[in-house]
Amino acid sequence: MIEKVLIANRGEIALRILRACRELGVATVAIHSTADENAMHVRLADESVCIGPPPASESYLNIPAILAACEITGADAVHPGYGFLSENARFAEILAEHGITFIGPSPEHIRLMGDKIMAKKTAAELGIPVVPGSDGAVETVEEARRLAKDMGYPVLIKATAGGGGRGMKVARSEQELENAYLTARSEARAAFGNDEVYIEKYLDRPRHIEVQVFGDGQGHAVHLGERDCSLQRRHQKVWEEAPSPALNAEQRAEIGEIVAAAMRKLGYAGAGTVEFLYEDGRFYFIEMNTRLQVEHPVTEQITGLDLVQEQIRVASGAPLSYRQEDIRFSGHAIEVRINAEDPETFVPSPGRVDTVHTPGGLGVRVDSALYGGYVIPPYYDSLIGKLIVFGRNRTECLMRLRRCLGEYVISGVKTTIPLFERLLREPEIQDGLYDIHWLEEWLAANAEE
Ligand code: MV4
Repeated sequence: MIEKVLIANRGEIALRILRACRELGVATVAIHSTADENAMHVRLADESVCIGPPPASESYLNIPAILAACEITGADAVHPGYGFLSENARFAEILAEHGITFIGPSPEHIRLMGDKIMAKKTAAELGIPVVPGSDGAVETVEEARRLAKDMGYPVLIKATAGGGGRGMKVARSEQELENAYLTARSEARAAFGNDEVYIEKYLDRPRHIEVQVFGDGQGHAVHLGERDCSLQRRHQKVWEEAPSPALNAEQRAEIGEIVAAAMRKLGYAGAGTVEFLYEDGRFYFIEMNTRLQVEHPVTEQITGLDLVQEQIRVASGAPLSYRQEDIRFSGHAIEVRINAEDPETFVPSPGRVDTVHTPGGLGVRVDSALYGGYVIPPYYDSLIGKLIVFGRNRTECLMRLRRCLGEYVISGVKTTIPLFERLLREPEIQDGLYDIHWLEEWLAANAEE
C-alpha cells in the first residue's frame, strides 16, 4: 500500500487529494512555489516542501525539484491532480525509474492518448464510435480536397498535436478548403512545432458529453456515467452536470458499456475520461483524457463513490473495489466553476480576499482552498472554487444552486458568481437545451447593452 503521497499540485485539487489521503490513513506532502507559502494546501498537509519560484515552469512543472522533494520526504507516490504534469508521460516514466508510484495510468496509455490521431485510431479499433474523417495525417491539399468531397462539407482541419480547441479550422465549402488547410498547418507549426493535421466531418451544433471510466489494469474496468460539459467559453468549461439532460438510462448504459469494454481490452489503469461530441442521438469520440478532471465531483455526487480514493487504491495494486452492477446512479448534480475574474469580461481579478462565506446545507459541496485574508497570486489559473449541488432531480438541483449562489460571499476580488445567477434565469438553461455554442452566443448577445 502507498504510505505517503506527494501532491504535485495546488489550490482546490490539492485539498481534494489531501482529503482522500486522510480518509485512507495515508500521509501527505505538499509542494509549493514561493508564491504559495500561505496556501491552504500547505497548511493542511502533514509536511511541505518549497520547490521553486512563482512561475509554474520553475515550480509545479519542475521535475528535478519534485523528485528531490520525494527523496527528502520519503514519499512513495505522487498524485499529479489535473493540469501541470498530470498528462506528462515522461514524468510518469521518470517516477517509475526512481521507484515512485505515479497515481495515474501507464506512461504508454498517457502517450497514446496524447497523440490525437493515434487516440482516434485506437478508439475506432476498440469499437468506440468516432467522427468520420481521414484515417490519419493528411499530407497534401489535394488529399484534403478529395476526402472533404467524399464526406461532404462542412469539414474541420485539426492539428495532431492540438487539443483543447487549439489548431482547428472549419471549411464550409471547397472554396474555403485550401485556405483552411494551409492556415491550420502553419498555425500548428507555430503553436506546437508540428504541422501534422487530419480532417473530420464538422458537426455543427453538438453537445459535449464525456464518459467517466475507471480501470485497474488487471482486466477490470467500469463506467461511472457521463457528464455534460457543453457550457464552455473559449474551451474553458464553466458549468458541468451529471447526468446529461440529453440522455436517458438506456443511452447511458449503451455508450458506457462500449467505453468500459474498450478500457478492459486496453488494460487501462486508473481514472480516465472519454470525450464525445453528441448530435442527433449519436456519439462521436474526439479525445481521451488520462487524468482526474476538474468536474469529477458531479460524478461522485450521483454515484456516491470517491474517485480519488479509488485512484490511490488502484495505484497501490488493488483491484477495482466495485463491479459495474454495484454502481447506481441517483439524482442530479451541477458544478459551477467560481473564477477570480470579472463576470462580464473574464479579465482575471487576483489579489486579497476579505470575506469568504460558503453556502451549506443538504446537497451542497464546496471544493475550494480559499479563506478570508488569502491573497490570490496572479501566476496561476483563476479557479478559486467549485460549487457542486445535488438534488433528487434536475429541478431540485437548479433551485438549490440558485439558493447557494445567493448565500456565497467572496469579497475583495471579482468572481464569476453573478454570471451563474444570470444563467439560471435563462429558459434554455432551465430546460437543459444548450449545445457547445450556446454560451458564447449568449455572451455575445448580452454584452454591454
Ligand atoms: C469538433 C467540433 C465539431 N466537429 N470536431 C474543440 C476542442 C477539441 N477538443 C474538439 N473540439 C471540437 N471538435 C468536429 N468534427 C467542435 C469542437 C468544438 C468544441 C468541442 C467541445 C466543446 C466545446 C467546443 C467549442 C467549439 C468547438
